[in-house]
Amino acid sequence: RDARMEWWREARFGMFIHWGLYSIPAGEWHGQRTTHIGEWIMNDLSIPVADYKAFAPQFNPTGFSAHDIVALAKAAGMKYIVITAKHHDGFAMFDSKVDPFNIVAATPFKRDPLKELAEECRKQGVKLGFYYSQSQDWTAPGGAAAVRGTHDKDTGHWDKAQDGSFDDYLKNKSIPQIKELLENYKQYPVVVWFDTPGKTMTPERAAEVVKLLNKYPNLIWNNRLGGTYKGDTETPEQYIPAQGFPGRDWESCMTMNDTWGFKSFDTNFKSTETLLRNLIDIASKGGNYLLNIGPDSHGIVPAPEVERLQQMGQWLNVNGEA
Ligand code: JFZ
Repeated sequence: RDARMEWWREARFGMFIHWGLYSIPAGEWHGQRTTHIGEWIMNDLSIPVADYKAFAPQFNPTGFSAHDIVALAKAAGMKYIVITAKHHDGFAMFDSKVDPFNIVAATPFKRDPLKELAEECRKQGVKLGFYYSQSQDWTAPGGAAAVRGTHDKDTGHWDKAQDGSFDDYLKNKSIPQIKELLENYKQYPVVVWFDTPGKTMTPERAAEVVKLLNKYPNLIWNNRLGGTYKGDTETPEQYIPAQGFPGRDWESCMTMNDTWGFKSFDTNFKSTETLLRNLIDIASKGGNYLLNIGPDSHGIVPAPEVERLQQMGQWLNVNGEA
Protein backbone atom coordinates (compact mmCIF):
# COMPACT_ATOMS: atom_id res chain seq x y z
CA ARG A 1 0.00 0.00 0.00
CA ASP A 2 2.70 2.46 0.96
CA ALA A 3 4.95 1.65 -2.00
CA ARG A 4 2.01 2.38 -4.25
CA MET A 5 1.49 5.84 -2.70
CA GLU A 6 5.16 6.77 -2.69
CA TRP A 7 5.34 8.72 -5.95
CA TRP A 8 2.04 10.44 -5.17
CA ARG A 9 3.19 11.61 -1.74
CA GLU A 10 6.32 13.10 -3.21
CA ALA A 11 4.55 14.71 -6.14
CA ARG A 12 2.95 17.69 -4.33
CA PHE A 13 1.82 19.36 -7.55
CA GLY A 14 -0.36 18.01 -10.37
CA MET A 15 -2.34 19.29 -13.34
CA PHE A 16 -6.10 18.74 -13.55
CA ILE A 17 -7.52 19.03 -17.08
CA HIS A 18 -11.23 19.54 -17.65
CA TRP A 19 -11.80 19.24 -21.37
CA GLY A 20 -14.76 18.07 -23.37
CA LEU A 21 -17.65 19.09 -25.64
CA TYR A 22 -18.66 21.79 -23.15
CA SER A 23 -15.69 23.80 -24.42
CA ILE A 24 -17.77 24.51 -27.55
CA PRO A 25 -20.67 26.38 -25.88
CA ALA A 26 -17.98 27.73 -23.52
CA GLY A 27 -20.59 28.85 -20.99
CA GLU A 28 -23.22 30.20 -23.39
CA TRP A 29 -26.08 28.49 -25.19
CA HIS A 30 -28.75 30.16 -27.36
CA GLY A 31 -27.78 33.55 -25.97
CA GLN A 32 -28.00 32.42 -22.35
CA ARG A 33 -24.91 32.59 -20.17
CA THR A 34 -24.54 30.09 -17.36
CA THR A 35 -23.62 31.51 -13.97
CA HIS A 36 -22.23 28.13 -12.89
CA ILE A 37 -19.17 26.11 -13.94
CA GLY A 38 -18.76 25.58 -17.68
CA GLU A 39 -18.81 21.76 -17.80
CA TRP A 40 -22.25 21.78 -16.15
CA ILE A 41 -23.93 23.81 -18.91
CA MET A 42 -25.99 20.90 -20.26
CA ASN A 43 -27.59 20.25 -16.88
CA ASP A 44 -27.83 23.85 -15.67
CA LEU A 45 -29.56 25.04 -18.85
CA SER A 46 -31.45 21.74 -19.36
CA ILE A 47 -30.08 21.33 -22.88
CA PRO A 48 -31.88 18.48 -24.68
CA VAL A 49 -29.77 15.38 -25.29
CA ALA A 50 -30.00 15.63 -29.09
CA ASP A 51 -28.90 19.28 -29.05
CA TYR A 52 -25.96 18.51 -26.80
CA LYS A 53 -24.92 15.50 -28.85
CA ALA A 54 -24.91 17.78 -31.90
CA PHE A 55 -21.78 19.46 -30.54
CA ALA A 56 -19.77 16.32 -31.34
CA PRO A 57 -19.66 16.71 -35.16
CA GLN A 58 -18.46 20.31 -34.57
CA PHE A 59 -15.60 19.26 -32.30
CA ASN A 60 -12.29 19.43 -34.16
CA PRO A 61 -9.65 20.57 -31.66
CA THR A 62 -6.68 20.46 -34.02
CA GLY A 63 -4.75 22.84 -31.76
CA PHE A 64 -4.42 20.11 -29.15
CA SER A 65 -0.82 19.12 -28.50
CA ALA A 66 -0.14 16.43 -25.92
CA HIS A 67 3.54 17.29 -26.21
CA ASP A 68 2.97 20.92 -25.29
CA ILE A 69 0.59 20.17 -22.42
CA VAL A 70 2.94 17.64 -20.82
CA ALA A 71 5.84 20.04 -21.36
CA LEU A 72 3.79 22.82 -19.74
CA ALA A 73 3.05 20.62 -16.72
CA LYS A 74 6.75 19.82 -16.41
CA ALA A 75 7.75 23.46 -16.77
CA ALA A 76 5.34 24.31 -13.96
CA GLY A 77 6.93 21.70 -11.70
CA MET A 78 3.96 19.36 -11.86
CA LYS A 79 4.59 15.64 -11.51
CA TYR A 80 1.26 14.23 -12.67
CA ILE A 81 -1.77 14.97 -14.82
CA VAL A 82 -5.41 13.98 -14.28
CA ILE A 83 -7.67 14.51 -17.30
CA THR A 84 -11.43 14.14 -17.72
CA ALA A 85 -11.87 10.88 -19.67
CA LYS A 86 -15.63 11.28 -19.34
CA HIS A 87 -17.37 14.05 -17.45
CA HIS A 88 -21.04 14.19 -16.43
CA ASP A 89 -22.12 14.94 -20.01
CA GLY A 90 -21.28 11.35 -20.95
CA PHE A 91 -18.94 12.23 -23.82
CA ALA A 92 -15.85 10.00 -23.83
CA MET A 93 -12.63 11.86 -24.66
CA PHE A 94 -11.08 8.54 -25.73
CA ASP A 95 -11.43 5.71 -28.21
CA SER A 96 -14.31 3.68 -26.75
CA LYS A 97 -15.79 0.56 -28.29
CA VAL A 98 -18.44 0.56 -25.56
CA ASP A 99 -20.25 3.72 -26.66
CA PRO A 100 -19.96 5.62 -29.95
CA PHE A 101 -20.51 8.99 -28.22
CA ASN A 102 -16.76 9.58 -28.09
CA ILE A 103 -14.07 11.78 -29.59
CA VAL A 104 -12.82 9.16 -32.07
CA ALA A 105 -16.14 7.85 -33.42
CA ALA A 106 -18.34 10.97 -33.25
CA THR A 107 -16.07 13.85 -34.26
CA PRO A 108 -14.09 14.93 -37.33
CA PHE A 109 -11.01 15.05 -35.07
CA LYS A 110 -10.91 11.24 -34.81
CA ARG A 111 -7.83 11.27 -32.54
CA ASP A 112 -7.58 9.86 -29.01
CA PRO A 113 -6.08 12.61 -26.80
CA LEU A 114 -5.69 10.20 -23.88
CA LYS A 115 -3.50 7.93 -25.98
CA GLU A 116 -1.43 10.90 -27.12
CA LEU A 117 -1.07 12.11 -23.53
CA ALA A 118 -0.09 8.62 -22.34
CA GLU A 119 2.68 8.49 -24.93
CA GLU A 120 3.96 11.96 -24.05
CA CYS A 121 3.77 11.28 -20.31
CA ARG A 122 5.86 8.14 -20.79
CA LYS A 123 8.40 10.09 -22.85
CA GLN A 124 8.59 13.08 -20.54
CA GLY A 125 8.37 11.19 -17.26
CA VAL A 126 5.03 12.48 -15.97
CA LYS A 127 2.38 10.31 -14.29
CA LEU A 128 -1.10 10.18 -15.81
CA GLY A 129 -4.52 9.65 -14.25
CA PHE A 130 -8.06 9.66 -15.60
CA TYR A 131 -11.13 11.38 -14.18
CA TYR A 132 -14.26 9.34 -14.83
CA SER A 133 -17.84 10.32 -13.95
CA GLN A 134 -19.10 6.91 -12.88
CA SER A 135 -22.57 7.92 -11.73
CA GLN A 136 -23.74 11.07 -13.49
CA ASP A 137 -24.19 10.66 -17.22
CA TRP A 138 -26.65 13.08 -18.77
CA THR A 139 -26.71 11.59 -22.28
CA ALA A 140 -26.77 7.84 -21.54
CA PRO A 141 -30.17 6.31 -20.77
CA GLY A 142 -30.41 5.66 -17.02
CA GLY A 143 -27.40 7.79 -16.09
CA ALA A 144 -27.69 9.87 -12.95
CA ALA A 145 -28.24 13.64 -13.02
CA ALA A 146 -28.34 16.39 -10.41
CA VAL A 147 -31.80 17.89 -9.94
CA ARG A 148 -32.23 21.45 -11.22
CA GLY A 149 -35.33 23.64 -11.70
CA THR A 150 -37.95 21.65 -13.55
CA HIS A 151 -36.03 18.34 -13.65
CA ASP A 152 -37.62 15.15 -12.41
CA LYS A 153 -37.29 15.35 -8.62
CA ASP A 154 -36.11 11.76 -8.37
CA THR A 155 -33.83 11.14 -11.36
CA GLY A 156 -32.84 14.72 -12.21
CA HIS A 157 -33.75 13.96 -15.84
CA TRP A 158 -35.21 16.60 -18.17
CA ASP A 159 -35.43 14.69 -21.44
CA LYS A 160 -37.18 11.42 -22.42
CA ALA A 161 -33.92 10.29 -24.00
CA GLN A 162 -32.52 9.98 -20.47
CA ASP A 163 -35.09 7.36 -19.45
CA GLY A 164 -33.58 4.02 -18.50
CA SER A 165 -32.17 1.87 -15.75
CA PHE A 166 -29.18 3.06 -13.76
CA ASP A 167 -28.07 -0.54 -13.27
CA ASP A 168 -28.03 -1.08 -17.03
CA TYR A 169 -26.01 2.11 -17.48
CA LEU A 170 -23.55 1.00 -14.80
CA LYS A 171 -23.21 -2.49 -16.20
CA ASN A 172 -23.18 -1.62 -19.90
CA LYS A 173 -21.41 1.74 -20.08
CA SER A 174 -19.78 2.95 -16.88
CA ILE A 175 -17.93 -0.18 -15.73
CA PRO A 176 -16.98 -1.29 -19.28
CA GLN A 177 -15.56 2.17 -20.03
CA ILE A 178 -13.59 2.19 -16.77
CA LYS A 179 -12.22 -1.17 -17.89
CA GLU A 180 -11.24 0.27 -21.28
CA LEU A 181 -9.41 3.08 -19.49
CA LEU A 182 -7.57 0.61 -17.26
CA GLU A 183 -6.61 -1.71 -20.11
CA ASN A 184 -5.89 0.37 -23.20
CA TYR A 185 -3.16 2.83 -22.18
CA LYS A 186 -0.26 0.55 -21.18
CA GLN A 187 1.23 1.64 -17.86
CA TYR A 188 -1.47 4.30 -17.38
CA PRO A 189 -3.65 5.36 -15.61
CA VAL A 190 -1.96 5.38 -12.21
CA VAL A 191 -4.90 7.34 -10.74
CA VAL A 192 -8.63 7.04 -11.32
CA TRP A 193 -10.50 10.11 -10.10
CA PHE A 194 -14.20 9.39 -9.51
CA ASP A 195 -16.77 12.09 -8.87
CA THR A 196 -20.27 12.91 -7.58
CA PRO A 197 -21.44 9.40 -6.59
CA GLY A 198 -24.76 10.72 -5.29
CA LYS A 199 -27.39 8.39 -3.93
CA THR A 200 -27.24 6.13 -6.97
CA MET A 201 -23.83 4.68 -6.08
CA THR A 202 -25.03 2.30 -3.38
CA PRO A 203 -22.50 0.08 -1.56
CA GLU A 204 -23.55 -2.87 -3.77
CA ARG A 205 -23.03 -0.93 -6.99
CA ALA A 206 -19.76 0.59 -5.85
CA ALA A 207 -18.56 -2.92 -4.95
CA GLU A 208 -18.93 -3.90 -8.62
CA VAL A 209 -16.51 -1.12 -9.55
CA VAL A 210 -14.12 -2.06 -6.76
CA LYS A 211 -13.98 -5.66 -8.04
CA LEU A 212 -12.51 -4.27 -11.23
CA LEU A 213 -10.20 -1.76 -9.52
CA ASN A 214 -8.75 -4.49 -7.31
CA LYS A 215 -7.24 -6.15 -10.38
CA TYR A 216 -4.83 -3.21 -10.61
CA PRO A 217 -2.77 -3.25 -7.41
CA ASN A 218 -0.81 -0.09 -8.20
CA LEU A 219 -3.87 2.03 -8.86
CA ILE A 220 -4.67 5.02 -6.66
CA TRP A 221 -8.31 6.11 -6.49
CA ASN A 222 -9.99 8.93 -4.64
CA ASN A 223 -12.75 9.16 -2.07
CA ARG A 224 -15.55 9.95 -4.52
CA LEU A 225 -16.45 6.46 -5.75
CA GLY A 226 -19.44 6.12 -3.44
CA GLY A 227 -20.92 3.35 -1.35
CA THR A 228 -18.92 3.19 1.85
CA TYR A 229 -15.54 3.33 0.13
CA LYS A 230 -13.06 5.90 1.39
CA GLY A 231 -10.53 5.33 -1.39
CA ASP A 232 -6.91 6.37 -1.07
CA THR A 233 -7.18 10.15 -1.11
CA GLU A 234 -9.29 12.94 0.36
CA THR A 235 -10.24 15.54 -2.23
CA PRO A 236 -11.00 18.93 -0.66
CA GLU A 237 -12.33 21.07 -3.45
CA GLN A 238 -11.48 24.75 -3.85
CA TYR A 239 -10.13 25.03 -0.30
CA ILE A 240 -7.14 24.16 1.85
CA PRO A 241 -8.03 22.29 5.04
CA ALA A 242 -6.64 24.13 8.07
CA GLN A 243 -5.01 21.03 9.57
CA GLY A 244 -4.75 18.83 6.47
CA PHE A 245 -6.20 15.35 6.98
CA PRO A 246 -4.19 13.63 9.72
CA GLY A 247 -3.60 10.01 8.78
CA ARG A 248 -4.98 10.41 5.26
CA ASP A 249 -3.46 11.31 1.92
CA TRP A 250 -5.12 14.38 0.46
CA GLU A 251 -5.21 16.58 -2.60
CA SER A 252 -6.80 20.02 -2.91
CA CYS A 253 -8.18 20.55 -6.40
CA MET A 254 -8.64 24.12 -7.55
CA THR A 255 -9.46 26.25 -10.54
CA MET A 256 -7.40 29.28 -11.63
CA ASN A 257 -10.56 31.25 -12.45
CA ASP A 258 -14.09 30.19 -11.44
CA THR A 259 -14.71 27.28 -13.80
CA TRP A 260 -13.18 23.89 -14.53
CA GLY A 261 -14.37 23.52 -18.13
CA PHE A 262 -13.55 26.45 -20.46
CA LYS A 263 -15.86 29.49 -20.27
CA SER A 264 -15.04 32.21 -22.77
CA PHE A 265 -16.11 35.06 -20.45
CA ASP A 266 -14.53 33.92 -17.18
CA THR A 267 -11.49 36.14 -16.77
CA ASN A 268 -11.44 36.09 -12.97
CA PHE A 269 -7.98 34.58 -12.71
CA LYS A 270 -6.10 34.28 -9.42
CA SER A 271 -2.65 35.85 -9.42
CA THR A 272 0.48 33.72 -9.76
CA GLU A 273 1.37 34.82 -6.24
CA THR A 274 -1.91 33.44 -4.85
CA LEU A 275 -1.41 30.16 -6.72
CA LEU A 276 2.13 29.84 -5.35
CA ARG A 277 0.96 30.63 -1.82
CA ASN A 278 -1.68 27.90 -2.19
CA LEU A 279 0.94 25.40 -3.34
CA ILE A 280 3.24 26.27 -0.43
CA ASP A 281 0.38 26.17 2.09
CA ILE A 282 -0.78 22.77 0.83
CA ALA A 283 2.73 21.30 0.65
CA SER A 284 3.50 22.51 4.17
CA LYS A 285 0.42 20.63 5.42
CA GLY A 286 1.38 17.42 3.61
CA GLY A 287 -1.10 17.58 0.74
CA ASN A 288 -0.99 17.75 -3.05
CA TYR A 289 -2.23 20.63 -5.19
CA LEU A 290 -4.19 19.58 -8.28
CA LEU A 291 -4.46 22.79 -10.28
CA ASN A 292 -6.88 22.90 -13.20
CA ILE A 293 -6.57 24.04 -16.80
CA GLY A 294 -9.53 24.18 -19.20
CA PRO A 295 -8.50 23.94 -22.86
CA ASP A 296 -10.84 25.57 -25.37
CA SER A 297 -12.72 23.97 -28.27
CA HIS A 298 -9.59 24.11 -30.44
CA GLY A 299 -7.60 22.24 -27.80
CA ILE A 300 -5.66 25.39 -26.89
CA VAL A 301 -4.80 26.11 -23.26
CA PRO A 302 -5.97 29.67 -22.43
CA ALA A 303 -3.02 32.11 -22.36
CA PRO A 304 -3.62 33.33 -18.77
CA GLU A 305 -3.33 29.70 -17.59
CA VAL A 306 -0.14 29.05 -19.56
CA GLU A 307 1.38 32.26 -18.24
CA ARG A 308 0.62 31.43 -14.60
CA LEU A 309 1.98 27.90 -14.85
CA GLN A 310 5.19 29.12 -16.47
CA GLN A 311 5.62 31.73 -13.74
CA MET A 312 5.04 29.15 -11.02
CA GLY A 313 7.71 26.93 -12.58
CA GLN A 314 10.15 29.83 -12.74
CA TRP A 315 9.63 30.57 -9.07
CA LEU A 316 10.03 26.88 -8.16
CA ASN A 317 13.25 26.66 -10.16
CA VAL A 318 14.74 29.36 -7.98
CA ASN A 319 13.12 28.57 -4.64
CA GLY A 320 11.80 25.02 -4.74
CA GLU A 321 13.27 21.70 -3.80
CA ALA A 322 14.12 19.48 -6.77
C1 JFZ B 1 -17.34 18.00 -9.19
C2 JFZ B 1 -17.88 18.14 -10.60
O1 JFZ B 1 -19.27 18.16 -10.58
C3 JFZ B 1 -17.30 19.37 -11.24
O2 JFZ B 1 -17.80 19.54 -12.55
C4 JFZ B 1 -15.79 19.24 -11.29
O3 JFZ B 1 -15.42 18.14 -12.11
C5 JFZ B 1 -15.26 19.07 -9.89
C6 JFZ B 1 -13.78 18.79 -9.84
O4 JFZ B 1 -15.92 18.01 -9.19
O5 JFZ B 1 -17.98 18.92 -8.37
C7 JFZ B 1 -17.96 18.81 -7.00
C8 JFZ B 1 -17.74 17.63 -6.37
C9 JFZ B 1 -17.64 17.62 -4.97
C10 JFZ B 1 -17.77 18.78 -4.25
C11 JFZ B 1 -18.00 19.96 -4.90
C12 JFZ B 1 -18.11 19.98 -6.28
N1 JFZ B 1 -17.61 18.77 -2.88
O6 JFZ B 1 -17.36 17.70 -2.27
O7 JFZ B 1 -17.66 19.84 -2.24
